Amino acid sequence: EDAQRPEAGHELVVVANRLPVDSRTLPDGATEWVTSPGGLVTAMESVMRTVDSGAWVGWAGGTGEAPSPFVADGMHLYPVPLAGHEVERYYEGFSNATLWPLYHDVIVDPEFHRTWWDDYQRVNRRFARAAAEVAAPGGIVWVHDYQLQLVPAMIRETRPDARIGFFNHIPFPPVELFSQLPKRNQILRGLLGADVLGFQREGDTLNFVAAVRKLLGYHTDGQTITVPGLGTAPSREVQARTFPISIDSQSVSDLTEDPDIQERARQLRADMGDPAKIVLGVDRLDYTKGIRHRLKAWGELLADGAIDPRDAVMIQVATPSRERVDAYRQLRDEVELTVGRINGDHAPIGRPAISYQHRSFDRRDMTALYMAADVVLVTALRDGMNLVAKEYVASRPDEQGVLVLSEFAGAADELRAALRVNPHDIDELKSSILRALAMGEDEQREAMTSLRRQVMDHDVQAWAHAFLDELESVGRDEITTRRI
Ligand code: ADQ
Repeated sequence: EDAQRPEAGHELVVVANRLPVDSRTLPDGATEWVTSPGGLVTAMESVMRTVDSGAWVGWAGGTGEAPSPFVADGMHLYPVPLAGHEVERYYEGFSNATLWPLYHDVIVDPEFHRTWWDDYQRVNRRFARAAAEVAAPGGIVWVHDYQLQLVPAMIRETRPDARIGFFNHIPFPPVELFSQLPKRNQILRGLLGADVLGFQREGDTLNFVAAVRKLLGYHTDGQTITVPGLGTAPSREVQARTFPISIDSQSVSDLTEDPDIQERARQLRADMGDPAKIVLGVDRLDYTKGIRHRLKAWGELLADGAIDPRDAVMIQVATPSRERVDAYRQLRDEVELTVGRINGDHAPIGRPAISYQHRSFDRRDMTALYMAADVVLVTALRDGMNLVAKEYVASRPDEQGVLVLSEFAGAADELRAALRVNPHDIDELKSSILRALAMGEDEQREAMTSLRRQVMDHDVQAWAHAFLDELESVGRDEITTRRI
């Protein structure tokens, strides 16, 4: 066991709310850790291979004492413990009931409690300390996402030698909305502890820079922010930049050549009663994803008689998410009520008008779903990027299929050839769905070819390398200036 203990002093340290592993209890009661194959893990695997020693600091799930540091798939993992009340206040509370709705255009009302903020600070401090302890001198620390916005400045306090990056996976709101956040200036100062701040789309970067200028009064020049020094300390420059995240495009595309997955895709269509068209939605069950708008449009199309449920079937995969947060419980009830009503009103006996799946699927089944889908609906009301849109495109080397994409998803900036919609306009959504269903093979191929070029050329590995290149160049400049 001791041989598995990593040594401290890592050149690259990733800090994220969750570690990229899930625990599994073996028959003999022992715990085994299995890496969870998320996009961030894949991206990091690629950059971790370029350094001698990489580490990941994060929560292992569960409450109370954290497991000891361990090595999984060549990565050194440092678990950060969370107490039960911290999961409630730091994670479910301030992260997911205050920041999440506020950063997503206040689709639901953000809730705020001072006790949540206390725990957010305390837990951020714990993550920062853990990262500061394991980073090598002059090493790189890359902090991820809205749960850890205070961490960059907290690391800088004790480790001014480190090069610190932060990437925000969700939108950064316009200053008019961001200003509602109690403790907004502390959040900005926390983020500005980083040397490089990365955002998904240009609009997010501009929103952040505007917030710094208007709320803190700091000088900004384009996307370079000058953070004034305290007392005799010199001022520092912070770069805010746009790095649209992506997927492991090639490996998704490769899966479509697996005969077993191809067979699953065929079987799926047969199981649905061989409809002419399959329309698919895949989302975490989250109010930002526009699932209710999508169901409303589909229900109306059936009621209008514009769609015959024998010809076209919808599959909605909704992964369980944040089930202890009120807004998520309510959403689940509403979605399930609506699906039940639509099926009750329109489904032929023996098959659904909407096949609703409230669970997780593995990558292979997910690929089979994408391969079987004639149309994928991404109708987010606000989304940092939306990887489902990119996964669908990567899953279609046959250059068939239609992507209906909300203009409020970050992916809309890059995926210009998608069928673009404003999901708030139910009439527009309905006509876009009909248009997607009616699109001929040639038109589908033209759009899909262009979408694939974008997604295959810009994968998550390129994203991670671009971010780290920027961070390293900033570090080098500073060293050069100091030597002069
Ligand atoms: P999410 O809000 O989780 O991510 P998204 O980008 O769509 O949204 O990523 C979801 C991932 O989960 C996809 O890889 C998808 O395939 C997978 N998934 C969804 N349902 C699933 C199911 N039932 N079974 C298995 N897998 C499922 C946040 C931001 C996004 C941003 C990403 C990355 O909200 O805007 O794109 O981070 O930065």
